[in-house]
Amino acid sequence: MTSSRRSWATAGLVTGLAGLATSYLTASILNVRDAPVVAVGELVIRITPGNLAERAIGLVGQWDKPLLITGVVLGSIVVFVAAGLLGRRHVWLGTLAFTVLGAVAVAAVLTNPVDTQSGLIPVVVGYGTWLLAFGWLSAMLRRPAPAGVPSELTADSISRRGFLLRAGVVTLVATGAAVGGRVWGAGARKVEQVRKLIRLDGVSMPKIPKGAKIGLPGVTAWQTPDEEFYRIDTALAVPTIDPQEWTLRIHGLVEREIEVTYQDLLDRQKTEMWVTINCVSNPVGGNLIGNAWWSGVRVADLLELAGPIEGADAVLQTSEDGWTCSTPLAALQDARNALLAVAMNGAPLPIDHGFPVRTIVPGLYGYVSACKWVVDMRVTRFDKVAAYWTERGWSEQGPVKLSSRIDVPASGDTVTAGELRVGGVAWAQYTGIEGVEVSLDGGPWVPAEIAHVPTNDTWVQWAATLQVAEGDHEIAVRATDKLGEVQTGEVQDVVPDGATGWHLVDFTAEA
Ligand SMILES: Nc1nc2c(c(=O)[nH]1)N[C@H]1C(S)=C(S)[C@@H](COP(=O)(O)O)O[C@H]1N2
Ligand SMILES: [Mo]
Repeated sequence: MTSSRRSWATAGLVTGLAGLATSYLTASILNVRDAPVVAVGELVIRITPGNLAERAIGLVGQWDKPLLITGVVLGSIVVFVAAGLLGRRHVWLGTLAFTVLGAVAVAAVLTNPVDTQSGLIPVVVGYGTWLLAFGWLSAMLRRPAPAGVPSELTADSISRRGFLLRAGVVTLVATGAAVGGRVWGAGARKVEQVRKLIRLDGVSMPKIPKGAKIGLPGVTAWQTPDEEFYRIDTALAVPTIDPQEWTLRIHGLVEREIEVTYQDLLDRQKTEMWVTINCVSNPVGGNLIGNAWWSGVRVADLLELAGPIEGADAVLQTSEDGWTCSTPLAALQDARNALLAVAMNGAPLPIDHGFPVRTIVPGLYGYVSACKWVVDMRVTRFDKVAAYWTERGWSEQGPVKLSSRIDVPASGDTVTAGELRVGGVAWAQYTGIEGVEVSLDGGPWVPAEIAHVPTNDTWVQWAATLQVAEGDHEIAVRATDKLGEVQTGEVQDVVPDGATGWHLVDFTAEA
């Protein structure tokens, strides 16, 4: 026997909403930037032709996002009902519909330039919920008529009662999950509210320095917008810290232990600068690198208050969530102006990037220096401590390596034969980039033009013009720093202290 269309539609709908609810709860707990629904909405934006999207946004103004989310939810509801009705034909058809929807969500998360992979966890939880709930509900709808009950009507009413009971249970669990998600997210929302209201004196947002842009389309933006800034941390649930409650303790091998409050930092003179930071696990050609305008208080000034004593050579930094890194004391005291940053790109640090306070040290990889949500600095000696990544086989010292990347063309591109503009970025923070060279098909190195940057602490955009004949080609790039070192072509993996080798890009030139 088969139950009514309405029951199957209900099964699909209840199942679908339950999965949305549990994925939302998971996203709240993990503080994933956005629940899967938002990721799918952003996928819709990405695959909508640019001018169409712009016109649509122009039409609805600031309501674009809420409307989009509503649209995705309504669209999903249609699919949920359809999945239920398909399930009436064959249960596997309904399951397939949920699987397709799950695959869309996975694609949305994976193709989102700013989502990290932890964004997949809510999708998996939601999909698991769909399978469980749909299996459980459909089992009741497909029950054969109980033996000895002659009338089909009676059989139907018995299974309908069981079905309604199960549908009620699933609805209840889903409601609980949705409410739980709201409650769990409240803490983060509160800190986000506080963050938005903070006024930072002495924090500015200058224009991009004159000459820093090479002007070649396709080369990565010189200033990285917050939303596109790579994010690396071990925190599944990002610390949400009320700045009123934040303190930094500086202790260990010092003359006097000190404690600094957020207000202390706000009251102090700000130092502001462009700094490019990058991750030691950035492979050659990778994009775990970003450039921002950072504002904060010099770590050196605070260390001076505490007074490090003879023999100290390291500072063990600890974050609110217990992550640690050991930083050379000298790099926190010298002229590079290591910062306790309170602002990124002219606004209080985004929560994901360390709100309320993080460390920024020009010239060192993030894993040995850029402690987000920093709460403790212990002045110590390298031979006395180990930190999170150094315990796991990464090198104790982590100066950034001279490196360069090709942004245009991209690997696999097809270009027009003849004159070809190529370009990208190069970096050697705290040392500075002197020049960049490119080589076509293993030929001689030819100098590229480089843009002008105001300090040595940022990446530098470069571009060059090549003559390319029809056919397949490969280009390579290498940089030279201001100490005269030429970027090595020797290939080394990211472990233990950063990748080396030249970035190579293959492309095809057509008439
Ligand atoms: N608290 C904390 N700070 C951290 C990390 C971390 O896991 N936890 N990762 C570090 C690493 S490896 C890098 S590369 C940078 C990345 O900073 P971002 O996420 O703001 O780009 O943060 C550093 N600071
Ligand atoms: Mo990193």
